[in-house]
Amino acid sequence: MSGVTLHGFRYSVYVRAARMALSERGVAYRLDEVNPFDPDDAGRNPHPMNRVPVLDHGGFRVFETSAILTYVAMAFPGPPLIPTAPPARARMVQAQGITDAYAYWPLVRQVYSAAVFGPALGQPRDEATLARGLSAAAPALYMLEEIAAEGLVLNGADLSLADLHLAPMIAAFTAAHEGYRALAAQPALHRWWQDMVRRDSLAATEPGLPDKATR
Ligand SMILES: N[C@@H](CCC(=O)N[C@@H](CS)C(=O)NCC(=O)O)C(=O)O
Repeated sequence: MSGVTLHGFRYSVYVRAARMALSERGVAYRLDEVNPFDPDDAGRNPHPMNRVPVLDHGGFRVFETSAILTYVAMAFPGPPLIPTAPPARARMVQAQGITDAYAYWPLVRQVYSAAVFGPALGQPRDEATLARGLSAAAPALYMLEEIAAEGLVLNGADLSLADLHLAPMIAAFTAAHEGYRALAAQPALHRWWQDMVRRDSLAATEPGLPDKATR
């Protein structure tokens, strides 16, 4: 056993990114289920801002998904997940930044929540939030399309932290058919996604959907 614990909520896209990295590295870990949206869990979340994920390994604790992905890539052996050439490294970090700053909210918290996650919990589809999310998603998808088209990262061949950071958000977004249509309109990003869906680490971390009795 590797002595790795990941604290997190199974439906979190950020937790899934960390799980994908651990899966790509073949690292066994314990998932300590902490739901940041459940007030009953707040006292036991090690994250100072009550977010997830948090990773513990042999007495070292790290939070913020970019930092967790970097740590997993460097602490455990396997193919390089961090390019060394300056342009590719910069693009990887840029894509991760775009993913956090401009993609997460519209893709996940608006489109996925309004059209998929909320309805799975028995809530009506929230058409207004869905429309706002699709509109806000457009520039984020376009920025990522340019990076995928350039091909230094998000190229379907040289897996990097950018792929692991972004893939769970695209998985959530495309679970809504409106999201899938928006992705399909970006040819390079769509090609990248067709490669990503074949990865074992994506299948191994599929969280499914909650049922109405979960909450
Ligand atoms: N900057 C954080 C963001 C993590 C994050 O926002 N996680 C979401 C779950 S997907 C969360 O904990 N949300 C709780 C909340 O918004 O209160 C990271 O990179 O890990």
